[in-house]
Amino acid sequence: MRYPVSGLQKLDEYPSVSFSGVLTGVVLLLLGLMGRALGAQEISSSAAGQIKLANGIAVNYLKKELESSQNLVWIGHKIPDTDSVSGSLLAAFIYGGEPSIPSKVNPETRFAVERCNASDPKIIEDFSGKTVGLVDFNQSTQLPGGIDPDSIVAIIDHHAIGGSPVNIPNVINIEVRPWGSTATILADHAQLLGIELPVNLACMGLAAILSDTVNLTSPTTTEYDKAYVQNLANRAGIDDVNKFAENMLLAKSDLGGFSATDIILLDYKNFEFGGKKVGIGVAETLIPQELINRRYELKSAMEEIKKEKNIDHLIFAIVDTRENRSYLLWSDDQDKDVVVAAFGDQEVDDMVIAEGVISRKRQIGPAIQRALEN
Ligand SMILES: [Mn+2]
Repeated sequence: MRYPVSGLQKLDEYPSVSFSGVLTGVVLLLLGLMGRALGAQEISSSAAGQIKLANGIAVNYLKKELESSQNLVWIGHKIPDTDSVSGSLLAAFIYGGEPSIPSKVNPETRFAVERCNASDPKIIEDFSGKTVGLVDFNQSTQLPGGIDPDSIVAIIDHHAIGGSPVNIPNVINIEVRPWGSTATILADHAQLLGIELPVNLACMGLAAILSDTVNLTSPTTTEYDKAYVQNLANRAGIDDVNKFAENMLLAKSDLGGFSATDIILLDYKNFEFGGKKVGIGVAETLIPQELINRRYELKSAMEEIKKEKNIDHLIFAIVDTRENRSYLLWSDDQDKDVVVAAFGDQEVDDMVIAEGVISRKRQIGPAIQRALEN
């Protein structure tokens, strides 16, 4: 078995670390020496132990590298969400440095922080004299203002390195895995390093996985996410994971007090597709009708935001997480063309309804990217 985490035992091993014959002996010997040099755990006799050690070495290496980083801060994308906030908290705990956020947390994260008895990372806007670790993004369009790419020393993320990745002159450590959340990757790092997460951070990690994977239903969900949900819930003492997830979704759905502009920008990301600047906002909600009723107000807010941000396209998705579909909004004909090219032309009441579409990362973003690049 690869990890001492229930649910992970049956996973396939990484093909790149399955060896055979004489080569195995040589590789294992090298791994053994490296493992000792880096303080990794003693080699076990099973092949699975070697795989764990191989991964452990990569993470041990990252830890060693970051120990020498001066004034390290961890930060997520421009507009924080639960995974980027938890990511900065977990990374700072595991690797040292200060957790930070570029601006205040959203209502879902507020709920999670309170429920978990955690605290918000500090808002940092001045990065002079700091070295920076990025969590939960790699796009230059999502880089918080004031960060000099020269000062970036690591990226821990689960997004595609497409569009316009941050242009970093130095060679740095990058840990990108195609898992459901950054928190899953960091929980795994902690596990590999033998670091036990405090109860409140285990709880924040759990909240992040549940948020990013929509309680393990999003197509981005992997077996690792499922296993670490169990593992972190145990550590955090949360028995009813579904209820926790439901309460987060309810907190996220409570948008009655927000202006249309705030709603568009609450979970918003900039991209560059086919040379075009594209903004995609999403609102995951259990009560889509509330936002559908406000769609004309939302559309005129989108018109303003588009002008203000000077972007080529702006798409907003009301994501119905209960019924597993999205209602896509646009503010002008050019954007409507993009939505129709990406999702088909089944227009109803000035929206396009996309059945089975709930993930910006896996579905909405790539569909728009394809529409604009073709
Ligand atoms: Mn994420």
